Formats: sequence, C-alpha cells, structure tokens
Amino acid sequence: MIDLYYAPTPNGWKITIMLEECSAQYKVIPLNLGKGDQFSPEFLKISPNNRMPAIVDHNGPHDEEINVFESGAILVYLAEKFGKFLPKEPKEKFKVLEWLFWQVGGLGPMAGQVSHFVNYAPNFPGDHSYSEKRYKNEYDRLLHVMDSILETRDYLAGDYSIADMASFPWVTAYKRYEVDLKKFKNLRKWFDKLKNRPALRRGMDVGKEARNFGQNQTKESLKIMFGQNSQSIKEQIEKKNK
Ligand SMILES: N[C@@H](CCC(=O)N[C@@H](CS)C(=O)NCC(=O)O)C(=O)O
Repeated sequence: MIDLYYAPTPNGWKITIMLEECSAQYKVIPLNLGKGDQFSPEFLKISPNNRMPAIVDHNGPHDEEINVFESGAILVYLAEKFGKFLPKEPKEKFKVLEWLFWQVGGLGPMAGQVSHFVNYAPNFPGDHSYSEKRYKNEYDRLLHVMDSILETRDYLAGDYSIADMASFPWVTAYKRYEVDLKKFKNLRKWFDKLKNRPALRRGMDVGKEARNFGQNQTKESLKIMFGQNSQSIKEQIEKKNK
C-alpha cells in the first residue's frame, strides 16, 4: 500500500494520474495547505521542503518502507516500481527524463507563478502587472515549445509516459491563464487525447471537493502559504510541535 500526501493541485494530480494509470493501491492523506498541514512534524519527516506531493510506500524495494518527495522523483519511483511509462532502454529513457525535468524545472514553476498572480496576488496590495505579464509570456513560450515538439510525435517523449502525465495538469488551467489553446494546434490535439483517458480523469478527480482555485482564502491562509521565509517556517513548525 502506498500513502499519498496530497492536495488537489496540479503537482498532486501528476501523482494521482500515475497511480490510477498503474492501477496502484493507494491511500490519500489529505493536506490542508491553507491551514499549515505541510508543517506537521510527521509530514516534514517525509517531505523536508514542506511541499506536497509525497509518498510512503510500505512495500518498497527489499520489502522495506521508503519515502519519496518531489513529484518528478515520485513519478520515476512509481514508473520503476510498476515497470510502466518509463522505457528501460537508455536512449528512450533519457528522452522521457528530458521532458520530465523540463516540466519540473520549467513548465511547472512558470505556470505556478501565473497561477499565483492570477489567483492570489490580487489579495495583496501593489501593481502586479509586470510580474503577471512576465510569467504569462513564459507560460505561452513553453506551450509553444510543447506544440512544436508535438508536431513531430504524438506524445512529448515517444510513447505516452510520465512526462505527459507531469505536463497535463499544468496545461489544464490554460483558460484561467487567458491562453487560447486553438493557436497551439498540436498541443490542443495532445490535450484532447489525454483528457479522454479514463485513468487520467480519475486521477484528476481525486479530492475534487477540496479544490479552491484561490477562492475563500483568509488572511491567515494567505500568510501561511505566501508569507513563507526562514523565520515564518520556524514559527509554523514550533506551532505544530506544541
Ligand atoms: N517541486 C515540487 C513543488 C511542489 C509544490 O509546490 N507543492 C505545493 C502545492 S502545488 C505545496 O505543497 N505548497 C505548500 C506550501 O506552499 O506551503 C514538486 O514538484 O513536487
């Protein structure tokens, strides 16, 4: 059995999609990020970066328990455990890893910043227009990169793989991020093909009722999520340790 520490956000969906695609047995442990669950001592032992997703596999290698944090590492772990969606042959494997790293180092963080400026920054004083534009441009550029590669093949790295599963959740928000997907013909085709996969849909639906798209935030939840620095983290951890 795999325990998944999870909130219904794009980084969480990457893992529920993969678990569903592998028909894995898993238990969701919901985290309320606005309430600071990511600072609990139990969770920090698994994910020292106070970010979800993270997993505990009670039947890891050599039948021992193993913890994994960072969505990219979790996807590789699951792909190796189930022998699916990551080819073994080095040339093909590194194609998938290239696009997986591209997602975790580029598409994810840039789209995450767009999400921040669209969904959350309006709660804070000041003119955010430069920052919002900067990240929207970068998101647009990255979607173009996907579109170009998808002109030459059906999936990002050959066959359907963990690279596609990692990228899909960050494309789903295109409407909220004011992108017209029509201008990316190949990406649109890829998106429609993936969205019709039953396992992917099941993955995206996990914990649906707790999705909030930045709505219903309180002063306290905004502070917990966006006021983080070394000092605030120490305070949160102390609070959870009491
Ligand atoms: N690089 C990390 C990013 C994970 C991440 O940013 N998770 C967010 C939710 S999407 C989180 O846990 N936020 C908690 C917080 O901001 O304290 C990964 O790919 O796993």
